[in-house]
Amino acid sequence: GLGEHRAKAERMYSLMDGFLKNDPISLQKDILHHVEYTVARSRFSFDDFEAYQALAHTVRDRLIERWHDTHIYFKRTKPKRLYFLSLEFLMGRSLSNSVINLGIEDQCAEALNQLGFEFEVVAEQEGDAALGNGGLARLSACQMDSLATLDYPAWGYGLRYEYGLFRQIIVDGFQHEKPDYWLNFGNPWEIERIHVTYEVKFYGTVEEVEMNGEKQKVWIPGETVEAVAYDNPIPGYGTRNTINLRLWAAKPSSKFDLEAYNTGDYINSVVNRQKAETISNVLYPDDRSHQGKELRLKQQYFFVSASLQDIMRRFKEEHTNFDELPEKVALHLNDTHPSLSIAEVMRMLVDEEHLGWHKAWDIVCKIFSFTTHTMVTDGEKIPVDLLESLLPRHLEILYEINFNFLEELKKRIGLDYSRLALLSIVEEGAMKSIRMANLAIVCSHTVNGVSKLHLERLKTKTFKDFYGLYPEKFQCKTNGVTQRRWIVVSNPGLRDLISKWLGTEAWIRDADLLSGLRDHLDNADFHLEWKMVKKVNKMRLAEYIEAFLTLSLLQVSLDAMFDVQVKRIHEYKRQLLNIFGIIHRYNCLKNMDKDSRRKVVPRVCIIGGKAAPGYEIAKKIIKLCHAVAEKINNDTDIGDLLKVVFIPDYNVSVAELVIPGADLSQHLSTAGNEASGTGNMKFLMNGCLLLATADGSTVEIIEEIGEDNLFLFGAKVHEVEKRRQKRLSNLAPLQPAKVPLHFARVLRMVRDGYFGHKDYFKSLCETVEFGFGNDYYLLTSDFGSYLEAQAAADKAFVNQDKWTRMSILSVAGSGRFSSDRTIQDYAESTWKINPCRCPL
Ligand code: NBY
Repeated sequence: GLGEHRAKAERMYSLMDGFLKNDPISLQKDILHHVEYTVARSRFSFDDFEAYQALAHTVRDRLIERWHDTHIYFKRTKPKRLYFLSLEFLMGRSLSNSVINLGIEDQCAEALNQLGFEFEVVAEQEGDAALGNGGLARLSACQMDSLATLDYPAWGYGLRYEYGLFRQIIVDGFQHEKPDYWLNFGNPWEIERIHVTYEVKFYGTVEEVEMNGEKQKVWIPGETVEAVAYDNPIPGYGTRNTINLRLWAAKPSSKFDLEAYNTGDYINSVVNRQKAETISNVLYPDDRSHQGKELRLKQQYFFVSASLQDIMRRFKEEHTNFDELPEKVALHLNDTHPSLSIAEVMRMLVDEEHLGWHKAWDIVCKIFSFTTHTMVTDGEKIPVDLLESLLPRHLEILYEINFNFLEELKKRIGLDYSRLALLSIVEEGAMKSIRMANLAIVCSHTVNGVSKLHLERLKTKTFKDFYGLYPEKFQCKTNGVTQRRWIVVSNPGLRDLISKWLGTEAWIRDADLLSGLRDHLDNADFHLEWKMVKKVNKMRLAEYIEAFLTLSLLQVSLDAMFDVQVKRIHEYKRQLLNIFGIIHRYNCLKNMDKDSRRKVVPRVCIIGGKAAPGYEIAKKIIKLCHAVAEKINNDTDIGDLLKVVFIPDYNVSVAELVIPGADLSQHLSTAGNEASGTGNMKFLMNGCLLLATADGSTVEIIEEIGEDNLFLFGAKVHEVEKRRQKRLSNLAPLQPAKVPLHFARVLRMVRDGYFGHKDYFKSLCETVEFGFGNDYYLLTSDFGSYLEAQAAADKAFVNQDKWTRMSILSVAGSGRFSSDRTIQDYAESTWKINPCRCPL
């Protein structure tokens, strides 16, 4: 009975001496325990890395306690749960984030200190978990942090890639890719669940059978792979709640492949079994070359099938009737990548649970929501012939979904075949395929854009016809980032300063409180401390640049403006505009007399980011950056006035170092191309001024801080459209005379080999040279305005009082860009879930 259960629990509790304790002495004991028994090093001699491992396990133990309590509490209260389905999560490091969210940072630092170690040094030992590409994947990570902090009963689901995003190394200025075998040194943050496994099936045939007098389709699969769960606890800040990110790894099915063994080909059958593991082996870099690849499709279905079996099992443990599914389960599609889920839920409900099609469909339409992260129209497509062989039953289901959808549609819009063809989930033509975005829109109750501008674009262009059909589905959920990682973890100096002047740490859970900094806008002491924090962060960054980056002993001046552009390399993000601007600045410096030079604001231009391995133009941009750096940095005539630095292997932990140390950051996408952008928000929170186009979420940043507090430039969205149209309707190439002189000169220098590698840069130059159809991203026409914005930034930097005010106002206006705000909005208006706070 209950009494017996309680007595047992109490005995256990006293045996274990209660919960783990967080005072420095207890922490030291636990660290030494893990040094000796987990890491298996002598407690009398261990190094920084071993100290990291032992501390990580010490923290992990505490996470597990909270994780258990949270899940027991969820099980007991049976709230509606959110399942966040994403093929990518960029978690970065976990140690600092965990100790901060657990509220044991000081105790851990002291414990380490008394053992003769330094927390910062130990934390640096950790490698990044880089299971994603860029903004989309980091957004998922920020949102998990907010879900935990706001006590939402949520689970994240993803894949445990053995190779994360490739490492970028630079050889002679060229990008090379190295595999990121991040599990090599062990991963203390995950818990392997050897008993949480599911079979995932592929291939085979569909047959029709009689069951209880009714015809039923059954899928007879041809291959089985096993999915094993790895759980990653995600602690909330200021709460006991610790939620789960469950990542799946593939392993060979434990079912014996009898036939293969019996035919006597033992070795080959083992080798074949082993192939199963390749499914979750490697993250695909975002370069579109994977579209239509079988392994990618296998990955997606592997993920979808394992996650949904897990979700359905949990639902069935707590509920008996599938009518309750929409009240108890919200499934969120992070972009189209997991949208096979829709067909899978239909298959489970119809084929396995024997619900009628229409009933199942009714349920499915109430549980899915969808967020898209792109501006471009030509989304993800899966070739029908691939599906036919890999997932034959799913293809049938997709056809049936589409048939019903088109029938409905005909009733609404008539036999307008061109419109029907546009809206159809199935694309006919040379390569018949499934349009994943159309599928996701039709089946989801909400379709979310990631900024106001993005949503507007979805409504009027990308999904115009769908918007006409379902206007109520389309919603804006402007992205946000977590201030826990992007201020508290990465900028401790600023954290202390903010807390001191606000008189509270409450802003760590409520970023709107940051607006209170405006009260001290003109306080001289505040200014002084503010500038000091930035200076210390610049020193950290300068040390990093000097220590790791250049063989040529590059020294950067702390008085210089640190000007940063870090993000994935893409033509639309226009790193090329930045480099052209740098070349122009160099030209100006060269032409200046001594007197004018004395008035120049020195600059350190920092660029970082990875190019997808198959993206040639992006790779050339990286090389150009290095070629320009080499020329300028070695020009003794220029000295400290201009330095160019490329930071290799940009990732989450590098971002944590770079962003706090930046004075100015650049966000240069041609208006209408960046769905949101989240880097801008991270810089904003760190008091770095933005130099940006009116694109994505920057438009909303302007609403918060005003146009005066950043450096805005370039064509607005409507102007971009006009210019592009003009460019395309103009049969003759743009008149050379119309190309701004400065732009033409810079381009000519690159084209004529001023930075070497003339042939190599030819095709890069051609992307922006005057000529029919070229310069799609309008570098030519934005260049003048870009230089003006740069000049304005220089001018503002000279007046440090003014600059500091702008910097303070940036942080004060960043509250709206906390992912807490985004998540609360999703929870209330899309997922309809309530906080479920685990008692202490
Ligand atoms: O998502 C980014 C957007 O470009 C950015 O504007 C936005 O702020 C951010 C968060 O909403 N998109 C993005 O990062 N996309 C990818 O990384 C990605 C990954 C995989 C694939 C496509 C895009 N894929 O096709 O597999």
